[in-house]
Formats: sequence, C-alpha cells, structure tokens
Amino acid sequence: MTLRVGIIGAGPSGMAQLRAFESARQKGAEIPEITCFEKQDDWGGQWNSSWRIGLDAHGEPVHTSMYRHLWSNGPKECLEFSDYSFDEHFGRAISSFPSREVLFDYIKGRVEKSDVRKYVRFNTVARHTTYNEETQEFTLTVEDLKTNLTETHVFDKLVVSTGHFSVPSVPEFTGIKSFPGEVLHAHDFRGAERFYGKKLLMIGSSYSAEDIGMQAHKMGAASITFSYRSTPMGYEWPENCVERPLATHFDGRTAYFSDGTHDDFDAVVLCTGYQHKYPFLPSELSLKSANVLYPANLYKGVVWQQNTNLFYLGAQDQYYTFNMFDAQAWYARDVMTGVIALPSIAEREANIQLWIERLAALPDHNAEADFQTDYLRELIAATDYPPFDLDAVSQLFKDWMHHKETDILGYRDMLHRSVVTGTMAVKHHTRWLNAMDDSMARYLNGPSQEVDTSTA
Ligand code: FAD
Ligand code: NA7
Repeated sequence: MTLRVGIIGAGPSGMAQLRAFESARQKGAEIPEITCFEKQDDWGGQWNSSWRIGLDAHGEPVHTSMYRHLWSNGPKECLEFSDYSFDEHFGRAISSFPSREVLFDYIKGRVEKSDVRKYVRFNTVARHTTYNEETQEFTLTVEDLKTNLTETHVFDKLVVSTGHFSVPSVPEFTGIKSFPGEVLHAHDFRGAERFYGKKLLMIGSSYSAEDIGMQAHKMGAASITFSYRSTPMGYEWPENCVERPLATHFDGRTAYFSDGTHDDFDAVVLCTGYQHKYPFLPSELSLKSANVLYPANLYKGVVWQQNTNLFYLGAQDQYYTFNMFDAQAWYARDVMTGVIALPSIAEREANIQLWIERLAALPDHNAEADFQTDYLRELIAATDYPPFDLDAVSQLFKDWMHHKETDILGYRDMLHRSVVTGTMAVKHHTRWLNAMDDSMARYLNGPSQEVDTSTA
C-alpha cells in the first residue's frame, strides 16, 4: 500500500515538505500519498499576514504575529533556498533586507512553479490525533472551517509544521491590570503608527522587542524603554531609547524597575516570546520546549524520539529559516521513505544529548550561528538537498550581528552576497529608516512610481 503522509501547517516548513517530495518525484522516485492541512485560506504561515487580532473569521486564533512595515530582520542571503535563488525568482538583484510581502512572494514562487498546491486542504484545521501502536497509524481529525464538518484521516507518517511563534507567553505583573493605557503582546502588534508621540515600554530583550521598538522610533514615538529579564540588548540606541532591568510592578501609568528607577508610560508591549503549543496532539506526542536552538526529544531536530513516524519541522529557535526547513524536510522525507535508516533509540538519545551539551556551552551569538550551521551541515550531508557554502552563510550572520551592534537603524541598508548565485545585493532605493511603504510594488519599482503624471 502507498505510504500515507499527513502534514499539518502550510507555512514555510510545510511548504518545504511539499517541495522535498516534489523534488524526489521529479527525479523519478515514487512519492507517498500526501495531504497537508492548513487552517488559513492561503499558504505562507507567518508571512501570510493579517490585520486581524484575536480570532479570525472562523473564530480560530489568528496565526500570524507579523505586522505592517515588517522588513526581513536578517539578510535574505542567509535564508535563500539553494534550489531556487532570489535571482531566479525576481530576475534581477535586489537588496539584502526585503519587506514581508517580497519574501512572501519569494517563498510562494518556488512552490507555485511545481504542482503541489493540490495537496493542501486550506481552511482546514487539525483538531485531534490518536496513534495506534498496533497498526502504527495516526488517525487525525480535522475540521473544514467553511462547512464546520469534521473528518478523520489515517496516516502512516505525520509531519507537524505549525510553527511556534504564534501562541504568546504572557507573564503577570503586579498592578498591570490597572494600567490605563494600551497593553498588548507582540503577537497582536500590527503597526506602530499609533505610537506617534507616545512613551512606550517594551518588556523583553529579543527580536520582537528590538524590532517593534525600532518601528515605534521610526513612526515617531516620544520614547522607548526596553525592560530586560536577563541581559540588555546593548545596542547603540537612538537618543529616545533606554534599557532598564525587569519591571517589578505598575502603579497607574507608572512602571517600577528592579534598579529602583520608575517612569510613566502610555503603552506597554509585552515582547515576552511564544509557547510551543500543539492542541491537536496528545501530550505524549507533543513537544514541550522553550525557544531553544536544540529542543530535546527530536533526533536531528526533526524525528520524535518515542515515535519515529512523527516529525517536527522548524521547532527550534532560528538563525537559519527557509533553507533550514528545507534541510529538515529533505531529511524527514528520506526517513519516511526508508532512504535513511535510523539508529537505535539509545544512539539517537546520545546524539541529541551531544547537541544539547554543546548548546549549553555556547559563549555568544557568533557561536550560536556556528552551532546552527553545523546542524544544517549534518542534515544536508545526509540527503540530496543541493549543498551550499554554509561557512560563508555563518560569516554572513556574524557580519549582520556586527552591523546591528554598530548601527541598529542602518543594518538593513547593508549589502550581502548570495552564496547560491554569487550575486551581490543592490542598494535599495530608500533607506530603511525612511521607507514608509512596504509593498512589493514600491519595493521593486521605487519611489518614482509615486509621481503623479496624470496632470502633466
Ligand atoms: P509558521 O510560519 O508559523 O506556519 C505554520 C502554519 O501552520 C501556519 O500557516 C498556520 O496557519 C498553520 N497551522 C497552525 N496550527 C494549525 C492547525 N491546528 N491546523 C492546520 N494548520 C495549522 N524569519 C525570517 O527568516 N526572517 C524574518 O525577518 C522573520 N521575521 C519574523 C517576525 C515575526 C514577528 C515572527 C513571529 C517570525 C519571524 N520569522 C522570520 C520566523 C518565521 O517564524 C519563519 O520565517 C517561518 O514563518 C516559520 O515557518 P513555519 O512553517 O515553521 O511556521
Ligand atoms: P524570543 O526570541 O523567544 O524572546 C523572548 C524574550 O522575552 C526574551 O528576551 C525573554 O527574556 C523575554 N521574556 C520571556 N518571559 C519573560 C518574562 N516573564 N518577563 C520578562 N521577559 C520575559 O521571542 P521574540 O518574540 O523576540 O522572537 C520570536 C521570533 O519572532 C523570532 O524568530 C523573530 O524573528 C521574530 P530572557 O532573555 O529569556 O530572559
């Protein structure tokens, strides 16, 4: 009987899994029967942005955490697919830090060229999973959100690619419920325009705090205070920004910090990260992890230890993104189809522990980039995913981090070279700080398109 593969989620990871099978099919392999379930009406995951917050039109939690004016926060050269370059997609060189819509177009471009959309059931949410040890089959219950009808599907292999930056972690702070201004989590942030002239408090010291803070600066916030739990970000911030240790409590619109200082604020943005949440899985199959570079219990970061018919893609914290999801999807594909034989559970556990020990000893962000590079190296070596110069990408990450240290408002104006095509990025027509239109049309065609010639 043909192998039956279920994929939950058609974001970049799920799309990578579809592409991995398609690539094998194009090379003459027989591929399994594939069904992918996606609760939204389009693929792209986080990149398929929405103005909505809270619940979507079907009453499901809104998935995306992305927002207006979101520009790539790392060089596009670090995430480029090695089998589908930016040059191939856009037909010319572009800048290193495109806006969301541009990257969304790029990831769609690759799968649209192959006939894989037919595998995806859109507007269909995974609700419940059981696994039968005897038959070694998963029974997945899904709901068609348009008809509200539930159905069950039986699979031999199940791929979980639902992402882990969608369900917010929201800590409690004494007095915050009486804060008279706006309090929101980064997941519900959709644009910083309304923070013009406001005093903002950002809690958290990672990507979301940094980017939403700089968005607010760009849109004219009066001041931005970053409150960190462990370590300050330490960038050379614009003059209206300051870092404080953790907020201890609130009294009215005043926030008090653990260094004894306090200040008044108009709005609070909780940039306190996200939870791994898989409500459609029983607890014994559900990954429990913080946002780390090597979650426990996944061999090669992909294969569930106690049930090797279950796969997770994109479950780790991410330096690499699209190309890492590819490397994982190619690996998962080859395990599913028996091209790769897995070692014993004890050997797998020993391998996982090696990575986790190495992770615990990493001294800095540069070492983290090398760590994830080595992880990709191992995965790519195991499959026919087109190899690329991983050391060069690791260096790109280091250059990028250095640029951020020297110019947090200007790093997106820097140029990097593709390791896939050798193409050097071109300078964008507008500096990031001045770019107030993030549409793909403006990105590709430049400010000259704005000129109204109708009266000329
Ligand atoms: P997701 O993109 O989260 O996709 C998961 C998919 O699963 C979604 O389509 C969702 O609808 C679907 N799904 C979820 N639950 C169910 C269910 N029960 N049933 C059916 N379908 C379901 N990466 C970069 O490379 N560059 C960036 O600049 C960048 N910026 C980011 C900014 C923000 C604010 C966030 C949150 C992330 C950012 N990322 C960035 C990382 C981003 O998460 C990855 O690029 C990528 O989207 C992860 O892909 P994924 O497929 O693993 O998960
Ligand atoms: P991250 O990278 O997981 O960071 C979460 C941040 O939130 C981090 O600084 C945490 O501090 C902080 N945090 C978590 N819990 C608390 C509490 N209780 N109090 C104070 N601070 C807390 O999430 P991001 O949203 O920044 O980034 C996720 C993705 O979105 C990423 O891929 C980006 O590309 C966009 P810690 O350092 O752990 O002390």
